[in-house]
This record gives sequence, structure tokens and C-alpha cells, in this order.
Amino acid sequence: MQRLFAAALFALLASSCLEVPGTGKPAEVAMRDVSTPVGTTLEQACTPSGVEMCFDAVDNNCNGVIDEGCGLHTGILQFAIAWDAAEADVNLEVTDAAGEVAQPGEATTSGLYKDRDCPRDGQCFGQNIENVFLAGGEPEKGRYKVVVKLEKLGGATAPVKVRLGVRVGQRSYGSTFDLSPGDKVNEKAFEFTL
Ligand SMILES: [Ca+2]
Ligand SMILES: [Ca+2]
Repeated sequence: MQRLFAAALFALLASSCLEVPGTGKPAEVAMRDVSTPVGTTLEQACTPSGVEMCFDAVDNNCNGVIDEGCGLHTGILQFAIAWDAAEADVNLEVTDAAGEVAQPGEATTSGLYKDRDCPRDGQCFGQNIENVFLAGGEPEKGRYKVVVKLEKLGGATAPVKVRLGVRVGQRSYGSTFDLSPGDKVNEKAFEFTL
């Protein structure tokens, strides 16, 4: 039984490393038709700022992976948000090409998992980060939607500064914006096609 599990785990890990047949190189996955909220950009430019820092949703060392070595999962697709206001409840909602939203504890049919639900799930310890990743296999083609929403301000002071990091293939992208309570200013929606 244990051996079966190990074999299944190995298959899962192996399948997360996609290769272009015959080249030995990773398959290129790229975003197109990116739509960002007014006044917000999704920048690919990366300035290496030394070692990777945990829980900031920034690819500090510009290796294409966000917050590696920090106990967060990653994959060929990764979406992470981080915010400093410990009491604020900010949600990351990633909708895949089939229209399914990644939820904690349950993968979408396309294989998107959600790691944490901060500050609600009790594992955040004031370091608020939410993380959605593709556990393995090839990313489903189609339109994806990433919504970052201020659910509750709690005792925090508005606006809440939020950092969004997106990993697609070997590239990482970032955006920083403010969220405040109220219609239209409490969420930012990004869309792109794979
Ligand atoms: Ca990194
Ligand atoms: Ca980082």
C-alpha cells in the first residue's frame, strides 16, 4: 500500500515537470490577452533583490518561483497574495478555464489547489498569504480570472496594501494595489488566457 502511494506520488511529481518532447526543455506556457483593473499593471520585470523572502508574494531572486522554500506549494501556475494588515481578511479567488474556483481542501477538476485561507485558518500567525497552484499536469487552456477581494477590514486601517504574484511557466509577474471597503474599491479583477 505504502509502495503504491509512493509510486502515485512519484507519478504526480514527474508529471509536474513538463517537457517539450525530444528537447528536454520545459514546455513554454505563456499568458496572453491580459486584462488588468484600471490603474493597475501586471509587471513581468523582475529586479533581483537577493535571497528569496518568505510570505511577500514576490519572486525576490527572480528565478520564476514565488516564495520558494517557505512551505508554500508551487507549480507551473501559481498565484499568491500577501498583505501586512494582520487583521484584514483578503481573499484570493482564482477561477480556472472551466469556471471552477480553487478552494482550500479541494482541487478543481483542472488540478488547482488553494493552500491557505488567511487570517481565518489559524495557520497564518500574522503573516497573511494565500496561495493557489497547479499541482501537476498541463495547465488547462482557456480564460482564467484572478480576483483579489477585501472581505473584511477587521481592525485594520484602510487602505490595505496587497501584493499579487503570478507564476506562469518559468516567468513571474507582480502587481501591488490598495483595497478599501466599499463598492468597486474592495476588489481587483485580473484576467488572462493560456
Ligand atoms: Ca523566487
Ligand atoms: Ca518572496
